[in-house]
Amino acid sequence: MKKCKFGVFGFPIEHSLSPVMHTAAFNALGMTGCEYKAYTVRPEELKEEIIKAQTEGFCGLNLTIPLKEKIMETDLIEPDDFSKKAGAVNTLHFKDGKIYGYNTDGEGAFKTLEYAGCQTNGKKILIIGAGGAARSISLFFAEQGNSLKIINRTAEKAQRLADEIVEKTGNKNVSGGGLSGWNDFDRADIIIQTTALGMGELKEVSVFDELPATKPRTELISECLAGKTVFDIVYNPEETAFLREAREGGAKTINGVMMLVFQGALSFEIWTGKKPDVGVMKKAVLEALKERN
Ligand code: SKM
Repeated sequence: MKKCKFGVFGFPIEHSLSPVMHTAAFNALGMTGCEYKAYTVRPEELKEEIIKAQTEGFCGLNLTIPLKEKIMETDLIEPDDFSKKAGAVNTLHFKDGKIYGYNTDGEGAFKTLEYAGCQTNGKKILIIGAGGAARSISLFFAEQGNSLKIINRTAEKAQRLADEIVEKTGNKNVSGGGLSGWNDFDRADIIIQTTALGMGELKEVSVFDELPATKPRTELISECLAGKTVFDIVYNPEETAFLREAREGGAKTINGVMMLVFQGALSFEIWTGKKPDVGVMKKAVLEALKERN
């Protein structure tokens, strides 16, 4: 693969760090003829833009919000089993006149925990949120046999997602509910925050704001979370209000930087058959974050 085009489609897309991250990975492997750029693509333009990319000889694309689910409405791609079950694709591979679809978000979350030294085997996982990211992550861990509780402000949405995951994986230890109390945090070994809380206008908002305060919040946090792993998939800011409180309460915290890196590294491997240097990718993301903030 001497020269090839790659990119990420999304709407909006300006915030994406995938271009700097993948460019660094290509350069480190001496694949300087490969380019990776961000493209603004509205949902209604997705089909024609993918056909255009295929015609222009693209090798691979990432899809981000809100296109991962949108692509499933088209007949353009052949999704693998996991992305079909997830109902979302974040990686397209153009090969032999076909377009294959994959979803690397769930495995990206798994690898992030593994990288941080957190063993997930047999652990009880609490997932906060019931949107697209929660769907891929829950599906991945349900398939690994983990026991999961999915909680969301709208309890019915979490319940629906949990029911769907039970049906698709046969793992009956998956349940859903509202953000109703501290027990869910107390019972879990690992907590994964998958919503946009803590980002942009929601910068100061923490999941803990939604829970009943029966005594000082700092006490509740350390009682329920000390020594546990708390992972927030948000990477900008590098520490959300939720993650800060969890860290101050004695939890081991992980932000979303490595999640971006690992989902991207998995895409990279699908496209090129080569393992990129995740250290190089991480460095590129951290430098870009510093520049932007
Ligand atoms: O799933 C990933 C996607 O592959 C790339 C991305 C980005 O560039 O911000 C974010 C996630 O949706």
